[in-house]
Amino acid sequence: ANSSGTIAAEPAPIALDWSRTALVIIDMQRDFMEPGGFGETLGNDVSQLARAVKPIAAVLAAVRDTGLLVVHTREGHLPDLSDAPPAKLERGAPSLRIGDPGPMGRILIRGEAGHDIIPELYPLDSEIVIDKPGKGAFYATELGDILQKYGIENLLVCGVTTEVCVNTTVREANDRGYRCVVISDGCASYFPEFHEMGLKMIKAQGGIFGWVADSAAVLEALG
Ligand code: TIU
Repeated sequence: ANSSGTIAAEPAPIALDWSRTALVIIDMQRDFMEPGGFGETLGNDVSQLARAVKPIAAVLAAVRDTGLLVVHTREGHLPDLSDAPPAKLERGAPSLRIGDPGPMGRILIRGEAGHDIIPELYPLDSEIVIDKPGKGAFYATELGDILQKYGIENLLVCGVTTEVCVNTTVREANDRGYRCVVISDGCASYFPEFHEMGLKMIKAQGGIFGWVADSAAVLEALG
C-alpha cells in the first residue's frame, strides 16, 4: 500500500500522509440505525441512514489494508445517567427517553444492545472505540489525547448524522487543528436536505471546516 495519497476532494484536492491520518466512524450504532432506538424515539425515519453503511464498509476495508488508525465512536450514557444533562434527558417522546427500556435494551445506555455498533461495521479488537456523552467526539472524551499520542494530523470522517454528530465533531476537530475530510456518501441524515447542507457548510468558503469527498475518491487515493 502507498504511504500517502491525494484525495480528489472539494473545495480542492488534498494530499495526506496515511501514517498521520485516522478514519473516524461516528455513531454507527443500532440506536440510530434501527427501529426502536434513540433515533426513532426522537421522531425520525431511521431508514434514511442505511445508505451510508456500504460506502463506510468499503472505506473501512481499504483503510484496514493500508494500516490507518481506526476510531469508532458511540454516543451514549452511563447506566445511572450521571453523565447526561437534564436538558438532554427531558427531550423526546415522554414515553421513551434516554435510559428507558426499549426493544434493544435501555435507550442510549452503554452496554445495551441498541448502543452497540451495527454488525456490518463492527470494530476489530485492535481498533479504538470512544464512548462520548455528547454530539462532538472530543467533548468529555479521551479522543484528543489518543490522536496526539499516535501523531495524527488528518481525519477521514464518516457516520451519522451528517448535521448533528458528524458536523459537531468536524467543528471540534477543525478548532483543534486537524484537517478533516468528510466522506459524503459515508454520512447520512434523517433529513436529506440537512445532509446536503451539512456537507456544503463544511466545504464552503474555501473549506471553512474541511474537505468533502465521496468514498470512491477516498478509495482511489488509498490505492
Ligand atoms: N438526532 C440526530 O440526528 N443525531 C443524534 O442524536 N446523534 C448523532 O448524530 N450521532
